Amino acid sequence: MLVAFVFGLLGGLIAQTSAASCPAGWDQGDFYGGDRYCYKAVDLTGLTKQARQSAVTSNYCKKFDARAYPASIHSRDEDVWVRRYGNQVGIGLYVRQCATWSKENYKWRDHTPLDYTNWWFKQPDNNGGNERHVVARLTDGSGWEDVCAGDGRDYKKLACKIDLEQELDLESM
Ligand SMILES: [Ca+2]
Repeated sequence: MLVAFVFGLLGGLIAQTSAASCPAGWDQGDFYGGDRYCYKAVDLTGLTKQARQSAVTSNYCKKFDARAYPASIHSRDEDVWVRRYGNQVGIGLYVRQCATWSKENYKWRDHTPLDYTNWWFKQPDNNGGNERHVVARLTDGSGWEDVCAGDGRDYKKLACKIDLEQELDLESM
């Protein structure tokens, strides 16, 4: 009886401390020594121009999971992982509208440090003066390109990411 109770208690403790798993339809990625991150590329091509622009400039990922943000990328492995979702996939790198555009002013929407970049040839170039958002491209060697939110035509998908171990409570974007 006592043994059964102890094992029952242990089982409960193990269940509580084991890693959470990703919601259905999200891919669990194993980076930085753990499997705490979930990824999903949501389609933007079916949206109207206005809805696509809004998806690019706000946290559209929240629509799919309250914990999700446009994906931040912190290593070559994670970069390759996100780029397997295809060409013209939006990531969570941006220059806030109130900030002066500069390469140094790019930030991740989930507030994680900018410790890895993979800019495409001659990017970011702020072509036209209002390129504050970033897509990952697979053409011509692959890499990241800064683009204008505009009508969102540079975007086919948006890569979303959940950190299962962190309850993010950032200001709305
Ligand atoms: Ca550009």
